[in-house]
This record gives sequence, structure tokens and C-alpha cells, in this order.
Amino acid sequence: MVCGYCSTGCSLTVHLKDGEAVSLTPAARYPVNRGVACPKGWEALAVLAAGDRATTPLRRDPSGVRQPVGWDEALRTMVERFKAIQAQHGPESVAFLGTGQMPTEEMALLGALARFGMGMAHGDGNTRQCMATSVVAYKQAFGFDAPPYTYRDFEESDVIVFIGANPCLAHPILWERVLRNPRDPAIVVIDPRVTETAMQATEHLPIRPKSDQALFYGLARLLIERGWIDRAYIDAHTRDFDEYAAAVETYTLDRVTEATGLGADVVERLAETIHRGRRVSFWWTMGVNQSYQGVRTAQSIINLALMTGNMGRPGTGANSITGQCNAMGSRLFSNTTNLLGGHDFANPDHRAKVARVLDIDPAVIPTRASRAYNEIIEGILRERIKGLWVICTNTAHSWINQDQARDILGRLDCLVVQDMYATTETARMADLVLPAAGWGEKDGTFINSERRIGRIRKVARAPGQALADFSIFKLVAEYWGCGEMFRAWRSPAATFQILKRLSAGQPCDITGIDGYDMLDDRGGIQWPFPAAAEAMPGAVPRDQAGERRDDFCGDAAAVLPGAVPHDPSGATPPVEGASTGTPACERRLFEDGRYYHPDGRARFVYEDPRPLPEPPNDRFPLLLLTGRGSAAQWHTQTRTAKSAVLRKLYPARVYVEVNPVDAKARGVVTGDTVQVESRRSRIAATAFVTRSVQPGHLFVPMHYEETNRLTDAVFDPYSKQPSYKACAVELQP
Ligand SMILES: Nc1nc2c(c(=O)[nH]1)N[C@H]1C(S)=C(S)[C@@H](COP(=O)(O)OP(=O)(O)OC[C@H]3O[C@@H](n4cnc5c(=O)[nH]c(N)nc54)[C@H](O)[C@@H]3O)O[C@H]1N2
Ligand SMILES: Nc1nc2c(c(=O)[nH]1)N[C@H]1C(S)=C(S)[C@@H](COP(=O)(O)OP(=O)(O)OC[C@H]3O[C@@H](n4cnc5c(=O)[nH]c(N)nc54)[C@H](O)[C@@H]3O)O[C@H]1N2
Ligand code: SF4
Ligand SMILES: [Mo]
Repeated sequence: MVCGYCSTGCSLTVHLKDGEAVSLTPAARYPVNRGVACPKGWEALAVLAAGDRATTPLRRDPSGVRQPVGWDEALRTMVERFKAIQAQHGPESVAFLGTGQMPTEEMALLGALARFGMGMAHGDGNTRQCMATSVVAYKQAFGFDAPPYTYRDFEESDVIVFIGANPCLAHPILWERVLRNPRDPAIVVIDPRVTETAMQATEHLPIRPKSDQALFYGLARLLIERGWIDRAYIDAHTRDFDEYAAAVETYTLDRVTEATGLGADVVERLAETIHRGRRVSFWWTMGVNQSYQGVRTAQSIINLALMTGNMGRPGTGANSITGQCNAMGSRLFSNTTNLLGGHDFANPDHRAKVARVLDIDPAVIPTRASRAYNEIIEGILRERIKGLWVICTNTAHSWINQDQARDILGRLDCLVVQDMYATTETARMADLVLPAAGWGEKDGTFINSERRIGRIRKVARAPGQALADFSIFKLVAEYWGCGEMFRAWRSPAATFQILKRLSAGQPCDITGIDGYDMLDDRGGIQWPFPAAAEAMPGAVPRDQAGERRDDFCGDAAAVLPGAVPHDPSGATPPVEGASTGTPACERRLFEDGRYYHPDGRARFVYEDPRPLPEPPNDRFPLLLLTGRGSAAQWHTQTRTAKSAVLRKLYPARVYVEVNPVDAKARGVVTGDTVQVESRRSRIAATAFVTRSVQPGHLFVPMHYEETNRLTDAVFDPYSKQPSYKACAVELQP
């Protein structure tokens, strides 16, 4: 089954003894990981047995002490309190925060229950912290939120550009795919830090934080000026290029070098590398997404791929890598920003279709998307939201400007937290804790970064009274009095059939998947996978010759004519001149050059870069970068910290990376306890003096509770994604 941590979506084979999971090994034949896994995957079972698992509901009594209660009492309490809040302050006064880490079936049930059954106007997910930027960038550019690639593209590129991404550590098994590339590719890493990935690159561009947009506009200008663009592709498949070309004219080399801190030769060399590459792929993650101008930065990358015709062919693409195991499921099916199945709340036809499929009154479907995470937090502050249900995310640790966030959460009349552990920073604040089963203790599907839908299974019993989130949502529906609405959502498997019907005719159409068995047989299936050949244009996968392409992986792997047979060891080199070299179990989008806008054309979207919201000054002269610290730590560490093996692989205490120049100026050496201070707060951390950060920058991993006390709550105006990666700080001995 698919791993429950990152979006790579490796498959792990769980070995059972007397029906109980005893060990696991990476699945040898799965097309994603081909027999390898990272330390988190190997340790996935070990963390289920932690001593602090939530085993019974907990309710805070009037004296403030949390007492175990039965499910009946817990659910009555939740329903009574939420209904009382709604009765007094209106339906908008109760909201939820969900996740990219539950199976799609659970997310969809939560979204439908909360917004159609319980009348909540607002609910968002932690994917806002992570993927919102890519969602908006893709929707505007391509007409639908559709990451176009398949992982095989890592193996088929001759130029691979990583922007604000550290796959060696954050997606280690994707990096394995890069290492399998037989073409000796140029690997360019654009990151202010000398990351593990930058160290292995053929070229590292240590860019000034948040100057990527200027770099890519400057590159666009150079490529246009030198005629290194694909005019035929631009004319046939895009719109608004000439406006874009005019707009980037002012991004001269001088302007770019000044903004980015990179040498003119470096910028020119990158333009040449892109020009000379026949198959250039661009990959980005949080260094781009987590920014006050993330959407336009992501689009400046998309623009480069479009103008050079690096789309829809093997080894190409403007590719956003997702983060959590089911971020893509959340994007399509969480019923928050999109109506179930990638639909639009504002579109009456979409509402009518969803109502028909679910057999519900269209009037219960809200006519607009939910408010975003940051607006929900602000809604609490403004006393519009009084009740909050937090499921499978740890807001009090991971949200930006933490002191303020916790103060705001503390103002709620009722906070309900549904988690595997009662000990998370957020659960500790809760009035009611609902104990949830975790990965390995329940069934469902995840969608990985390359759009592959894969299975998870119940191989262990959840401890005590903990229940699968799916069962908790069903119970809440019953206690709320809207159970009838969800009668057909009997089980995850039955829900999968509902999701299929919701997806019909959408770019993410999966009506051709029979059910869970087919996913098992075929080694997961990438969307789209429509049943009907007459599905919307672009939804039926076709190769360049116009032949329909279907997934086929797993043991009986069939391949397309002319393609290289699927070799689980990955040893088969691609054959030049073979149709694509890509096995039939891997499909990319836009091979026919048709995008999802009604006219079939992709858009060039552009805007001048904005200044840093919090530039360094005399008092706070350094810029703070945050992100992943090691392959063994997952986010807020509620899970990974439970493994003795993983704990050996990273420092127990929060640390700050500082350049020798800045350390010397402050009399700091490695191992010192230092203070890191921003306008929000001050934390103590262990200094780690290293050249991996540039002078003027610090890096603190996000996994430690303290980190977000420093960050500044600013957001991208289009995606509302938090800008976690650049605020002004000072470091003192
Ligand atoms: N081990 C582990 N793996 C994970 C996770 C985890 O917690 N632990 N989390 C998963 C999730 S949800 C996600 S979203 C992904 C995140 O995966 P990544 O995005 O690869 O990880 P980050 O370390 O957050 O950020 C990547 C890089 O962005 C750089 N950066 C910061 N600012 C800028 C900038 O302005 N420009 C550029 N070009 N780069 C910049 C940082 O220096 C950092 O090295 O990882 C997933 N994988
Ligand atoms: N400074 C800074 N902050 C960041 C980032 C950064 O780069 N820098 N990155 C951001 C990003 S990209 C992300 S994705 C977020 C992640 O932030 P969070 O989502 O807050 O982090 P997690 O630790 O993954 O929280 C998941 C919670 O769900 C629980 N859980 C796990 N499985 C289950 C389940 O099956 N059911 C239930 N009910 N609960 C379960 C876990 O115990 C845990 O408490 O952090 C963001 N915060
Ligand atoms: S790379 Fe990601 S999906 Fe693969 S084993 Fe590691 S955490 Fe799991
Ligand atoms: Mo993320």
C-alpha cells in the first residue's frame, strides 16, 4: 500500500503474521519506487505503537481538566456546542480545518458533511500552507489544476531545473528517479541555500530569496532576444505571448543580476542550457509556493516551459511537486476551494451536477468557495467564527506567526481536535479530542504528485476506542441529524464509486477505474482515466499519433507499441527513436497540446514583482529561511518523533544554521545557545555554523515547535498561501 508521509507515493508491502502487520518492505514492482523507500517509509509501522496515542475521546471539564469520555458523550457534546454556536451566531460561526494527509474518501466525506450537512460556510485544509499557489497558477495558466508530469520525466530530461526544492531530503525517492536518468542530465538547482540537492547539482544558483520572478523574466527576455523560443508551439497552443514578451523587455541583465545577486554569466549560461536542452523540465516546491508572490513566480516558470515548447513531451514540463501523501486528493475532492471533483461552487451547472450525483437538494450547496485558512483564523479574531473542528493537522505548530495563532485559537468557544495523538500542540488546546486511527489502520486511496491514485489498507487495529476518520464523520452525521444524506457513503469503497461519478466529464475524470482491485492490479492509476471516449477534450489520454493511452502497470505490465518495456529494476535504458520511451503505466498531460481553457490554449500570466514585505534593517538585519531539516523528520513530528530509529537521524533540539561571517561578527560558534529574534518573538536555538547558508541568511527547520513563533503572517494575494520563507530576524549570543 501507498506510504502515508510524502507525496512521492511509494508503495510499501506490509507483511502479516496471524493477520497482524509485523514488518514492511518497499514494493519491488510498483512503478513509483521500484523497491526502495526512505527512512520514514521503513519506520511507518513502528510509529503506530506509540504510547501517547489518543485512545478515548477527551473532554475538558468546567475546571479545565480533560477527562476521558465515551463516544456517545463526546459526539453529543460536539453537536450540542456547535449547534448552540450556530444558533446564536449563524451557520458561518463554525468552521473546519482539514488536511492533505487523509484518504480522499475521508476528505470528501468531511467536506460534504461539513458544508452540505452541517451548514458550515467555511472549511479549508493545510494544503493552503503548501499547494494553494500551484493550484491557482495552474488554473489560470492551464484552465485546471493539473500538474502535467509523470515521474518518468525525471529519467527522460536532459536538463532538470529545481526551483526552491530540496528533493534529496523532502522527496528522496524522486531524487532516486533523477539518479536513474541515463542521459547525464544537467541538473540546475535554484535555492538560496547550498542544500543536499544543490551539492549534487551540476550547477547551483544561490539566488537571493524571492528574486526568482525577476530571474525568470530576465531569462524570458534573453531567450526571446536570441530567438531561442518555439514560435510554432506558442502560436498553436498559447495566448498572450506578445504582451508577455513586451512586459519582460525591461528585465535586462543588469536588473536581473541586481535583484538576484547572481552573475550575468550565470544567468546567460542558464539561458543557454535551457536552449540547448531538447527535453527541459522545471520542478518547483515550497521555495516558490510559500511566498507573498508565489502564484506569479510559479507562472513565470510555466511561461518558460510554454515559450520553449517544453510541454507535453517526455522529459519536459512546468512541474509543481506536491508535498503530503494526499495533497492532490485534497485539491480535487476536499470540497473547500473546489466543489467536489474539481468543480466550481459559483457555477450553477456544476452545483446541479453534484446535487444529482449525490441525490441532495442543490440548495444545500454553497454558491461560493470557502474562506481560506488565514481568513478563518482572522474570522476567529473578529469574533465571526466561534467553533472550530481541526482534523489531521497541527495548526498550533505549523501555522504562521504562532504566538498570535495560539492566542486566536484560545479565543474560540469550542475547539474540537481529531488526531491520532492527544499530545499535539493543537490537541493540548482542545475542548474536545476525538481519537483517530492513522495510516495502516484504515482503508482508502491517496493521489500522489504524478496524479497516481493508490491504495492504503487496514493492516493494524487502532488502539483503544480510536476510530477511522471515516467512521467518525459518519457518526457525526448521525448525531447531527443529517445521516440520511450520507447513506450511500457506506464505506470507503462505496465512496470511491461516488467520487468516480463526481469526476465524470472533468479533466480529472476517473470513471474508467472499476474499483480498488483495479488500482491494486495496475500499480496505481494516474488521472485522467475516463470510461467514456467522448469525455471532454484533453481528458482522454492520447499519444502524439492520436491513439488512446491507458494505464497498465503491475505484474502483467503491457507497454505501448514502440515504448520500452517496463523494467522494475529501472535498468532498461530508453531507446532513442522509440515512440516515447515511457512505459504505458506512466502518462503525462497535454501531449496533444490542448489545455483546459475553452479555447484549448495555455495563458501567459505576468505581473511585476513586489518588494519583500519585511526587508532586513539595522535592528533585524538577517533573513530567516525555514523548511525541511532532514529526511527523517515529518512536519510537526507527532509521528516521526515516535520512532527510536528516526530520532537518531536528526538533532533533538531546535537549531539555526548561520554563515561563518555572521557567526564571527556575533562571536558565535557551533554548539552555542543563541537567541533568534523577529518582530514577533524570540527563540533559543543551538547554533550550527555552516557555509550552506549565505551571509545575511539564517535557516531554521520547521519541525521544531518554536520555529513559527518567528514567521510573519503575510500571504500571496491570489492563493492566500503563507509566506513562510523570508522574514527579518537578528541572532544574538
Ligand atoms: N523529510 C520530509 N520530507 C517532506 C516533508 C517533511 O516534513 N519532511 N514534507 C512534505 C511536504 S508537505 C512538502 S510541501 C514538501 C516540501 O519540499 P521542499 O519544498 O523541497 O522543502 P522546503 O525545505 O520547505 O523548501 C525547499 C527549499 O526552498 C528554498 N527557498 C526558500 N526561499 C526561496 C526562494 O525565495 N527562492 C528559491 N528558489 N528557493 C527558496 C529553501 O532554502 C529550501 O531549501 O516536502 C515533503 N516532504
Ligand atoms: N515555518 C514553516 N512552517 C511550515 C512550513 C514551512 O516550510 N516552514 N511548511 C508548511 C507545509 S508545506 C505544511 S504541508 C504544513 C504541515 O503542517 P501540519 O499539517 O500541521 O503538520 P503535521 O505534523 O503533518 O500534522 C498532521 C497532524 O495529523 C495527525 N494525523 C496523522 N494521521 C492522521 C489521521 O489519519 N487522522 C487524523 N485525524 N489525524 C492524523 C498527526 O498526528 C498530526 O498532528 O506545515 C506548514 N508550516
Ligand atoms: S519518499 Fe515519501 S512516500 Fe517514499 S517512503 Fe519516503 S516518505 Fe514514504
Ligand atoms: Mo506541505
